[in-house]
Amino acid sequence: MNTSRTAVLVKPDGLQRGLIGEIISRFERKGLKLVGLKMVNLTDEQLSDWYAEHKDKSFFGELKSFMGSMPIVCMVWEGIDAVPVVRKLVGTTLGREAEAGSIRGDFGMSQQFNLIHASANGDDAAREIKIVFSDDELFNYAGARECVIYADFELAKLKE
Ligand code: 3AN
Repeated sequence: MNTSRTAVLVKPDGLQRGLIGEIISRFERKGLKLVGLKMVNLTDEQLSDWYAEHKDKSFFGELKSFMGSMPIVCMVWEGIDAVPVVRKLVGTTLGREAEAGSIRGDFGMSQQFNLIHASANGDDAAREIKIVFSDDELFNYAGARECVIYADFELAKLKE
């Protein structure tokens, strides 16, 4: 399972709170590479696909209507083990309990208004990226900082 690319959504509350720059900056400073970025209104169909695992939950309708109420900022970040690395930077679901230092831990108090979504595993990442991005909206480019972020043996792993 390839976990080198992961999908991130900044939710309506993150947009309204003015946290787009802060969130992008945290991922950049960590050493992750931005390979896709767009602002969209997600359709009901896209949200049903995105949250398919929650379709039987009581909050499914409310979650979709919240996520569809405003534009969402969608990103794809790349790096070794990007999926678990980004999950750790995002923090656990409930903002009140999320670890200090994580995005939700530093900025959130809520379960639903938890600012950001990050793919849970490699399969979800592949599925979620496809819901929002076409192949020509994702970029392969040499990162100028990679030689100081990774050792040579790690760079080889990234290119596998
Ligand atoms: P995470 O985003 O941390 O992977 P999930 O997959 O358990 O969390 O939940 C997906 C989204 O559903 C959450 N980000 C949150 O916005 C919403 N959610 C989860 N649990 C609840 C709940 N009990 N009530 C309302 N919304 C919820």
